[in-house]
Amino acid sequence: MNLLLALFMIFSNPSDKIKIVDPWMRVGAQGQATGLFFKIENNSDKADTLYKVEFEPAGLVQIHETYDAGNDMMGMREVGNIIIPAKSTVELKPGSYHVMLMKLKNDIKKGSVGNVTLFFKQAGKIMIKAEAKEMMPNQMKH
Ligand SMILES: [Cu+2]
Repeated sequence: MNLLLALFMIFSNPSDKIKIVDPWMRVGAQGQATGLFFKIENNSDKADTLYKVEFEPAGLVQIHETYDAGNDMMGMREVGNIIIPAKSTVELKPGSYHVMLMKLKNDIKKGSVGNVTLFFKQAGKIMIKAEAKEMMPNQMKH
């Protein structure tokens, strides 16, 4: 094992308690809002809480959930945070929990990569890169 790899393993270990899997965001237009999605794997034996998200090109970022508003309508509302129980995974996806990137300062174009910072109570700051994609065709029917 070379030294760089060894150093990488030392520095990457603490954040392995929280692992962010498959981050992506939906394409969006300037002035509009779009969604950011990923899975959060909590490998530690303590619950953790996602309480803040930063994304520079968005004037406002909120953590949302989608709920059944009755009469076949779906609504969205802000939740202060998302709790990830110990040894479990929470998935942010269309129609469920998601991060809402609002008041976009510029277009989010397909294939572009955004730098996002996630803040957890236990794991601290985690930086991720999320690629912009079109919505999956099979999710558009819902
Ligand atoms: Cu939303």
